[in-house]
Amino acid sequence: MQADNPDGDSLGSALALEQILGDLGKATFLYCGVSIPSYLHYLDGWDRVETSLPSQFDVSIIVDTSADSLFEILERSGQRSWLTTKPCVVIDHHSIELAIPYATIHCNHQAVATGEVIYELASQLNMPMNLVAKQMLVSSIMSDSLGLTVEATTARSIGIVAELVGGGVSIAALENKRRELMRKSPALVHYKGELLQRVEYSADNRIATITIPWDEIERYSQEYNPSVLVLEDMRNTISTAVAIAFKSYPNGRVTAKIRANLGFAIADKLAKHFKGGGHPYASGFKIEDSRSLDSIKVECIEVATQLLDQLTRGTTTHETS
Ligand SMILES: [Mn+2]
Repeated sequence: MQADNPDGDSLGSALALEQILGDLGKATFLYCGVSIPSYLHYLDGWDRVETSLPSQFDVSIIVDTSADSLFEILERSGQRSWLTTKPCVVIDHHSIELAIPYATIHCNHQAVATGEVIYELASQLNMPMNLVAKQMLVSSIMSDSLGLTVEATTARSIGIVAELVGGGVSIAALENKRRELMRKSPALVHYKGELLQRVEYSADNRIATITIPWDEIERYSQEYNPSVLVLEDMRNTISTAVAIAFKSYPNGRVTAKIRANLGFAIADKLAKHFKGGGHPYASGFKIEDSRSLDSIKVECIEVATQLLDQLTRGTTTHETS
């Protein structure tokens, strides 16, 4: 089971477990409330992920989240209660402060990706890992660690990838497949140019923001997530510490995706201010109380500026906050 925000780690983890459990003779079923975005279609088997639960199952395994709130679609369809009556295993690498109330077991282990946790579990339990399972685990680790470059990457993360490569996985082949899929249509390349023109900078260029209205989400999301299209470029601006992409949906819903640069670990705190969550360098929140996008944006920039100021004061004058 993947939450309503699938990514390379959650999908790779689900597909690896499908192989591992399948080889153990278990009948598996893959669930994700939203359809798998096309940028993840390089992972063979993405099309086996269904958007609703089967009426009968013995146990559920949730991967890559410990936040029950991320199963909103399941809640809406009334199927979430099905999980609560059966054993539920959570395999995750996020904050252990969060917990799924109906989970039987939380395997929440500090790691760069859920794929890493699954590898450790499968190894310790002597579960078979076939080549496809190994490829999926490498994909999941490479995805969340951005190619083993994010701060949460440990020697063990690299060790696991090394063991998997030793077991026959070709990173070059996986990467080539992913890149083939990353090619964009001419229309999307032009749209990216439009978005880049609209990037706004605040607080001495330390904060870069972009706003994506519903009509653009509707037009382009199927091919590519508009925020992801420009967040990296925003983050790569000289002096920029934090990049924030706001999306506005019909019926007043606003979401924000936050990415911080190394040394500016404020993303989790900023999201928390708006009751969201995530990591110090990558987080997000959503607001559905019909507040205007403009007022949310102003408040977000204000809070981000304060957090960045606190960070600078803390490191230059050794003040205790
Ligand atoms: Mn993950």
